[in-house]
Amino acid sequence: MAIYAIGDIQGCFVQFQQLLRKIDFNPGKDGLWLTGDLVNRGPQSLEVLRWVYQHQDQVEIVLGNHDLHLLAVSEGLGKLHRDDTIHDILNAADGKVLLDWLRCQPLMLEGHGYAMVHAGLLPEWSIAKALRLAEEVEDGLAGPYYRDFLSRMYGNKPTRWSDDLKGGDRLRVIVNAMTRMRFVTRDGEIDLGFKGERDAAPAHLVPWFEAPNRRHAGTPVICGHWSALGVHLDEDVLSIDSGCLWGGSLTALRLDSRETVSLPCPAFREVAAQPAAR
Ligand SMILES: [Mn+2]
Repeated sequence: MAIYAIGDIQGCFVQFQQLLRKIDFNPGKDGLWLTGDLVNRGPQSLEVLRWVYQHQDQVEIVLGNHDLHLLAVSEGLGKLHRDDTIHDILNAADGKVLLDWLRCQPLMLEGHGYAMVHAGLLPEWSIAKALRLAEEVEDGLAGPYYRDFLSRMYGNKPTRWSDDLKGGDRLRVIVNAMTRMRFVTRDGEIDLGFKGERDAAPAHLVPWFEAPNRRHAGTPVICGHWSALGVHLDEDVLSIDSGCLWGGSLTALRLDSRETVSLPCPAFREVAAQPAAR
């Protein structure tokens, strides 16, 4: 039995299935963690969501920004973007069942000596604290007032964590860190403006996993979201979004050995045409 983590699929169902065959994934025996962003921008979001729903006993996921966007749009609380490819889910006969299931998925996981989150963690957060904060969002999303949560989710502010934050501001910082963040300032302020390669970043920004005094250091965090970073494996962070959608690859990480297997992918999206959309 093996547990694998696979990076952002974003509707690339064929490549997802090819990668499962390449790692000889056995659904009756092996476990699968997915870093989120199952859907959007790629060609077969509905097929990905159906497969994960059907294999939910073997698969654990964390929600990504595109998954949350899908939920908001499906409730009429988010605007459909020009390059969104989630219409097939919104129009599917089983769409409601799939969306209700997706809405009850976690923002963060811990197990097998790892934590997993779609984007990142703020330096003030220990793993235990981050799990509690993720639960606040999960309770909002799974509870009866989830439409209130989705209606207040969008926005880049506040940019900084404080234990005193309440209501929509508090939930937004948690969601933005865990599903959208790449860089922070050295004192831990979220910067959502720069989305490129780490070496091209302005001098005042550092990748979230290199911020000083990270209270979650010591537990390796598996994440996705940052395709321009590529596969980045070090002691404390295992970032595995290798840009399947953009003609990069789809990557699987075996948790016990930290071996990776990557499958080259055709480009469904032009990087140059949509730089801000990553
Ligand atoms: Mn993402």
